[in-house]
Amino acid sequence: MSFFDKLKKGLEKTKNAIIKPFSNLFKMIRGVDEELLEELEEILVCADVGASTTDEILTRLRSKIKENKIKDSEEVKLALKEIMLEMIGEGGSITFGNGITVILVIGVNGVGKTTSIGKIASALKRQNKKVVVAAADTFRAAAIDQLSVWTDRAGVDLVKHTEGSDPAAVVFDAINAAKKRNADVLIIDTAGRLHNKKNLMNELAKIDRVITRELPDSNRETLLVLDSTTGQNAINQAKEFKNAADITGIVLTKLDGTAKGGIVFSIKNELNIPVKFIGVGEKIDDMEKFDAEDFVNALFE
Ligand SMILES: Nc1nc2c(ncn2[C@@H]2O[C@H](COP(=O)(O)OP(=O)(O)O)[C@@H](O)[C@H]2O)c(=O)[nH]1
Ligand SMILES: [Mg+2]
Repeated sequence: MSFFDKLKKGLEKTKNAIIKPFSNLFKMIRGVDEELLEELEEILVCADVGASTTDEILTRLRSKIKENKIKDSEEVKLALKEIMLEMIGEGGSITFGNGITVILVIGVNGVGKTTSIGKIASALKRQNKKVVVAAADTFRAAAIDQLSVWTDRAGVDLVKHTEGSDPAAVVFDAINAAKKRNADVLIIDTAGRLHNKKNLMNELAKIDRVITRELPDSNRETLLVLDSTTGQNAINQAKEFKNAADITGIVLTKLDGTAKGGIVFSIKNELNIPVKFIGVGEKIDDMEKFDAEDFVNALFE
């Protein structure tokens, strides 16, 4: 199955929450009027598009309807599609330069950091990049084992210490290993427990200092992983992490089987951080670079 087909399949529930009710609406309401827009507003809010983002979409839709003198339901649908596309904007991708690119992966527990690292490492390996992964989530032994299963699957190197060791020390060793092995990419898995937020943020700051000191000229990426099934909650997590880290991209996981795919629109609108990867399943090839056009097409098709 192509990734687009997987995406389409994964987004089915989101589609059922947004596009289907919207299409049904047109069957009941003849003209393009305020009632229609109000119904649309309700649909979008229910699909976790978020209140302020929904407002923005409707404002743009109203002016498009006026500007283009839209009277026809298909045209409204097309206008909505256009607005959604504008709203998500460009996806982003990882930029590689000379030397090692360091990808720090952060996010709360359970969002899919380790799984996403496995998928991304595998994709990079297939692009002939030499990848080293650092097991800097040292909180539980199981976390290190889980990462090791993924790096084996992906066929990339893992640098790990034992449970409970200092994450920054793991990063230090991983940087040296990456240098020695002439790696292109170093991906760092981190712990993400929010119950001691201050410790977590201190830990991330410490890791950051080690990277800055040991690899001052490296390309840096900080990817925040968000679980789309948590809807607007994920937006709040992002706001907190934004205060602690210079996030360069978002990895949006578990889009398969959730009706909350509308969160993509609020991420762009409320956080203004590009979505770089999306996950649509638990397997190694269930992740792909985010493509706004594919995403919107998958929703409307
Ligand atoms: N359905 C689905 N499950 C996912 C996806 N990404 C991760 N998971 C699952 O989410 C759970 C937590 O993932 P994990 O990588 O351990 O999260 P971490 O705590 O952030 O490292 C695991 O059971 C994964 O299989 C995805 O895109 N789709
Ligand atoms: Mg993990």
